[in-house]
Amino acid sequence: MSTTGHVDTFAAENLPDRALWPVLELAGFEYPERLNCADVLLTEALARGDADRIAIESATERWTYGELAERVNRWAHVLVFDLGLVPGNRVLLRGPNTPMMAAAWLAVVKAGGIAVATMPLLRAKELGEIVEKAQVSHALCDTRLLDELTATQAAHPVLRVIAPFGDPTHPDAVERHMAAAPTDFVACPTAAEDTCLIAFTSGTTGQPKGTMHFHRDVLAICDAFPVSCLRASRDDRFIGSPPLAFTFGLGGLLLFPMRIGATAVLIERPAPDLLLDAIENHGATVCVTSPTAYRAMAARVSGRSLGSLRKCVSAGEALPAPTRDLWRAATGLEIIDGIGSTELLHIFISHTEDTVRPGATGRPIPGYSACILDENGAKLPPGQVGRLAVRGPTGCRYLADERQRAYVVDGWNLTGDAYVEDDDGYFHYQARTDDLIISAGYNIAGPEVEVALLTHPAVAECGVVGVPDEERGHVVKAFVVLRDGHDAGPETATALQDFVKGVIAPYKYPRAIEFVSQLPRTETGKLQRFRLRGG
Ligand code: 3UK
Repeated sequence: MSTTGHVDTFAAENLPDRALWPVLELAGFEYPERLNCADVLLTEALARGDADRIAIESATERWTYGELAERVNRWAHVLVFDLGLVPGNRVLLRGPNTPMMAAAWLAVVKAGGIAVATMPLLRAKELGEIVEKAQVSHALCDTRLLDELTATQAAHPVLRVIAPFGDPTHPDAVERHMAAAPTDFVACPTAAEDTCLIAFTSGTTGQPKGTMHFHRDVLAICDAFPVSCLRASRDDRFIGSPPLAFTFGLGGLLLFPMRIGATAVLIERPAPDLLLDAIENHGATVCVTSPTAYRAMAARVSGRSLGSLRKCVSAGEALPAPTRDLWRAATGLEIIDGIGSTELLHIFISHTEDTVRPGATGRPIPGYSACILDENGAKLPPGQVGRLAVRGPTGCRYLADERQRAYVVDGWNLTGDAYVEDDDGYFHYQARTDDLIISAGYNIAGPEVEVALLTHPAVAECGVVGVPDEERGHVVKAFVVLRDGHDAGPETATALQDFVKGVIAPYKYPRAIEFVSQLPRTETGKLQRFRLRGG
């Protein structure tokens, strides 16, 4: 292993034991031993002659690659010389998706810091858990979100420095220091295997888990899914909803466009109507969002001109085939579905528009392998439901966490998903392994019942879980959001139940139906099933 560029060795000391790492398949993903991924992304853009091309734009900003590089350098300078950042320090980032937030991420990494980006909705208590776990010394925070972070600092003095950005009129704004800083900055000579980011999982229960990723991992995800499945070009304009703190958003909305000299369009509030407005206003060509957002947007496209759009990526949750159909009917576009995870950093099973198989997530993307394991870790043949196991150029390394032993078994990453492989090597999502419903001895996957319900014209959204039942152990219960104009009464419930019995095996039909006005979701767009179960 090459010598580290870190002075603060916290990350190296808190990596899991090498024996507990997943097997890494690095063929085709070889990088120099000394590597600073932020520097590579910026320097290569300038070397390609992209200095005058637009790197990032928002409702109010428009930065070329040349301007972005300058701002990152100024910011890195402030971090090191004004704020005392030492290579290897953990730096918390907090803010909505803005050009300054993106520049902050790049500056931290270029200066050899470790970026710990956090979801904008987190409160002081949750931020405190992250600050303690990652021993965060510095935070860069959008001025609009300062309050919760200041409260965190009061309880966690390990967080020494909070630097506000976004509003240059704020007396302590980073922008004021940046104005006086030089426009060049020599990147910290980090090693390919130095940690450059710690991403906390969007897990809904239990202590948050920090996943550690190296400089090389960042380039590996840029050279995997975008090359084999997305196949975007330098003239593309990427837009979407996931926060940059969610690695789905970090890759899809910042790293992937930068790797090819394309444009990242960042929007702060990603509600479906606003995302549609922004696609029109910015002439976006690549959209990155969740299945629910595609479903909500499909109902609102009429009268709009979305002609610029040419590629659509969905991840975070399974894409129900009826949602794929609605979006195709509304826009003519075939969604590219992909499963990724915070542990593996980005997407590892997916497909192109030409190799789509509705109902399947796709096949392992080049560089990754996947298989289905039974309870004892033995490989299952096609057609049998089991636990998804994956390996490739990236993989799970939890920060000081015993749960490493549960996610990585025999070198495979176990994502916690139940999948089945078909005879052509396509992987079909069933459910999260702990979400499979066992009712009167039958194994029922909630998402399959959801797909059936979603084909009914009255259903806008739905979530299906098992609820305890004396007689059957559990029964299937559906929470349904109706489309406007449908009556939330017993007649509609019976109609939906009969409908499901006609679409899938009758024993899977929801014995209970509850109409709700919205479903509980995480900031990453995932349905919170534990809340539907009453947890
Ligand atoms: C589920 C999917 C079916 C699945 C993520 C793309 O979602 C991401 O990371 P998380 O750590 O969650 C991982 C879990 O989410 N999932 C994600 N995508 C799909 N299930 N089909 C899909 N297409 O349970 C997985 O184990 O929040 C997604 C890129 C980066 C990411 N971090």
